[in-house]
Amino acid sequence: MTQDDDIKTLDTQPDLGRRKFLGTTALVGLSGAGLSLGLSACNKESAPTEAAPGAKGEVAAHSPYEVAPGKLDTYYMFSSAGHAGDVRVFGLPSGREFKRIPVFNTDCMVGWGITNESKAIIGTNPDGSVKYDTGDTHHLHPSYTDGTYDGKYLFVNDKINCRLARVRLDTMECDRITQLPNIQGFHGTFPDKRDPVDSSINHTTRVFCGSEFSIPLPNLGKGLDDEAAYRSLFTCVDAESMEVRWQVLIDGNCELVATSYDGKLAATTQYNTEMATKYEEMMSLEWDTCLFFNVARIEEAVKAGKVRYYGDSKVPVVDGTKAANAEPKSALTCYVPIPKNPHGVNISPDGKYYACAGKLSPSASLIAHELVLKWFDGELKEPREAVVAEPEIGLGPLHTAFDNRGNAYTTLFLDSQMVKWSIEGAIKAYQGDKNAPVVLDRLDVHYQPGHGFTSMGETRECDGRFLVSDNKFSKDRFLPVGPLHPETSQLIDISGAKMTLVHDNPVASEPHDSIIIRRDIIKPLQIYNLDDFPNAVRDAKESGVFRDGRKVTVKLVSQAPAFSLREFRVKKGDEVTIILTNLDKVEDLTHGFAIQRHNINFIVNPQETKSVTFKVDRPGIYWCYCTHFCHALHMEMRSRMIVEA
Ligand code: CUK
Ligand code: CUA
Ligand code: CA
Repeated sequence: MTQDDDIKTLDTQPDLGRRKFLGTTALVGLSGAGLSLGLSACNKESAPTEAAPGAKGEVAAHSPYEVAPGKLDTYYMFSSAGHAGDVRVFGLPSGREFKRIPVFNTDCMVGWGITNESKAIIGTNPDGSVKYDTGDTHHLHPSYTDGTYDGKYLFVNDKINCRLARVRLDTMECDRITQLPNIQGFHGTFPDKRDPVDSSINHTTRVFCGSEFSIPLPNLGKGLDDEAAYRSLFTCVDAESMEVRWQVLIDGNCELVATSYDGKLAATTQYNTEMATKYEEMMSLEWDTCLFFNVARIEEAVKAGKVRYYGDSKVPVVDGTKAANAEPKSALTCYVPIPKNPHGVNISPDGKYYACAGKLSPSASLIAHELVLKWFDGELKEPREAVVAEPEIGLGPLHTAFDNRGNAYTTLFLDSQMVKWSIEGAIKAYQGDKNAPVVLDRLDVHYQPGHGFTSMGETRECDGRFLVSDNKFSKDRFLPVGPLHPETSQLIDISGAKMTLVHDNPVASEPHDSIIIRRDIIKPLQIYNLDDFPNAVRDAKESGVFRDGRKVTVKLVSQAPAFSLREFRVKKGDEVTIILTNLDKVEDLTHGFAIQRHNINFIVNPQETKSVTFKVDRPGIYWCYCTHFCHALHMEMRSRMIVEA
């Protein structure tokens, strides 16, 4: 039942014949002995049968959720990896991990942070050294068209160094990273779902970013002890250019961020309306807020020049503080009071309600989108009147997900539970109907869930099939692997009246948020276009060593199973740039390039070009070799760097 019939076309041919696919070019001129040496794992007949009691070496009974060997998953799941700094790609319902996309971390598997191209994206100091090589990714959301994912980009935050990264969904590689000025603790992030100013533009043009930690503005060493003056800014980044468009000065801080389906509002929960700098004081008030931004009005104010600047930042900042926005009809912001120290905010797929999870309060607050707009129109007395329900759901509510049948699923951190509740029931109960069904089901999860998220749940195409609970503690669920445990990602079937736990998957620490995307939306590239690389070495004949004073450029290509240069000569003291193009056009035929004792290690995918620059100051010979198993003659795929005295 989980093998979606309507997207069966993607269930590609397990029998396509990998022999054929590698055979076309990679095996030209290679003997049968080489084939068995390098490719035995691809030989279908050699599949292990030991653990298989069924006929023909297949397991007899199948779970309806099982993704059988050779079958493809129905969904992609993308996860932020927390302080590992990367983004992970999984398949659902299997839970199999496919890939890690390095973003803010250095990654020697692909050479992220090592190649010149990746260093240019990460950002380098004038001396060429990497400015930051660590990050903390908490929230990731794809770009939208018409209220659903368009498969173009994924945006992800770095809480440590306050950067927003963009990942291309066709290559599943990071292509831009932007530094946000004058903030600390960049946490919540969400792209808009359509342009709020130009209604003819029905896709993402902005990405909103919240700052959790307040600082003196500007943070240049003055006013360090004037804690009352510490401030947070809410930031808008252009989704295409990735330039920072504007910021909003606010009261309080920003936690999670959500956006409306009509593009009009962005929202952020605030747990520190106390504007405290010390732990205890952040919990001193009984009420905090969910803060709403009127995007069109903010952009008008920016246009009208009602802005200020902090430090040497060129980013215009508008005033979104409470005092400056008391008059609803001209207000840029609306502060809606909700119980103390809330955490997540998520909008329902019908676009009507924002669900704020209480965290310190055992409740969720449901805020109606229409009513917040009414407040901005001057038709509501108090912002609090936009709250239409506040059900008690359990202890430690953190994040809410939705199905397409009017139900919400909130993670309860302290109760270690997923709670399913009815939106309509909660609204009726709030209006005084004592018989209205609110909590419909509870499921124990293992243990202490952070984010919960449903299949397509952050889009208009929410399908109500699966819910994943990303749990912060795994304790006894898996074989122990030392003091650091993996987290548990639990797949839950929500298609029926009761939630059903399907399976546990260990996930390496420490994902926070994830999203589940139908696989037909993602259109991954298999082979790069050579023309996308201005420095491509287009032919083996272009290979060679090109000297310009002490700067030496070495151009070479890889074509299984050889590099075009068997050796290359440079001199002690040279600054060497190696440009490597992978001319192989075969899907999945990646080569690697590493140089002994020079800290160089990167890969080139089919038709891709990458470069590295480094100093050579030790005469000798240094073997370069292909690191990525590509061919039966992979071991022999080498070159020799000769450094002359
Ligand atoms: S936060 Cu981690 S569980 Cu950074 Cu999304 Cu709530
Ligand atoms: Cu080329 Cu391994
Ligand atoms: Ca508080």
